[in-house]
Amino acid sequence: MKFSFKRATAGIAAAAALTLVLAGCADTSGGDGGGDGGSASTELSITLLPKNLGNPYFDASRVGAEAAAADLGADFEEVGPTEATPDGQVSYINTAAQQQRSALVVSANDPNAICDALNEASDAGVKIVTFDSDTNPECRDLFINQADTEGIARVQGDLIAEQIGGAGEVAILSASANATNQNAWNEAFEEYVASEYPDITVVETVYGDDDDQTSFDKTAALLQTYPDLKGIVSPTTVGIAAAARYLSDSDAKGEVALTGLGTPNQMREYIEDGTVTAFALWNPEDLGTLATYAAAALANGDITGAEGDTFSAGDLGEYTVGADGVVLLGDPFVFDADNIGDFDF
Ligand code: RAM
Repeated sequence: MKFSFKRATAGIAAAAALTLVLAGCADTSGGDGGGDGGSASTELSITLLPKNLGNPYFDASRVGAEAAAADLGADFEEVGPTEATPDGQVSYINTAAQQQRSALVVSANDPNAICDALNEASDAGVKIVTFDSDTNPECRDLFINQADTEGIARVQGDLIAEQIGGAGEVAILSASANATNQNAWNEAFEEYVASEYPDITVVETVYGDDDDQTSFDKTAALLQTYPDLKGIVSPTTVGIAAAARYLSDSDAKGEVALTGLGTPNQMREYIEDGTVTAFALWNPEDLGTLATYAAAALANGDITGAEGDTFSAGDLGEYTVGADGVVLLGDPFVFDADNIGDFDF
């Protein structure tokens, strides 16, 4: 079991000291033609491209990724759009290709729309690793998966069922409509609930676009549209935090249950004030770490991404590439009032 939270506290403290490199042009040591001589072309350079900047979930991934890059002696940068859209990601992919970065580690806002750009980057020699939210498998070398889809569906299904007594109307407040990860989790959630909890009805899935205000507004609209709503499941750290903020200040607090996937730091006050009783997540910092070691192993030629390839991910240990170029981090973890004080990310 590779699930570990042990470096979270130190990592978050380090995050406060980091400066985001927004322009994607701070360090071009990848060596494109007329570089500054020496060993530039053999230097390892890794670019991290989250769905969007300003999301504490991806800030935690950056901490893990940057620590791994430091351990590997790699040049590291994080770039990304402010809104979680595929168009916003394409220009950063193109820049990484032009700069001939060794590897690009990306959480995709759409499984198809960034594929052409990724394929061009790959043709330019950039190793492509998706993490958190995958593209079509043909568009990347590896996908670093945080947790198994069925496991995520199960934990969310069991949590909401427990919180609403196994019956009633439930809505999903998701991220963006094209997010590969949430769409897969939601489909599996609906299947799981239909088979395990037939008295629960999933009435609608709405999309907050991983934007705080949109998610807040969608929560308000759900409560108006469905007066009998018993619960909301939000499989996005942005959505669940915005929904909790709305509920905590409304008559629905304590009446409408809320669970899903959240970061402990964003959810702590809502656990403490009773708006939320339990939610789940993995360690996004470890996810960034694992993705970066995988990217380095590809770029160094230690692995090709074939099933059965193994590589070391520092303190996280040894990992093996599974079918379809997928590497699995571990299992989701449930946070509640009893344990949330132990976590800081
Ligand atoms: C948000 C993003 C991310 C997802 C988490 C759970 O931060 O949508 O992709 O994995 O929630």
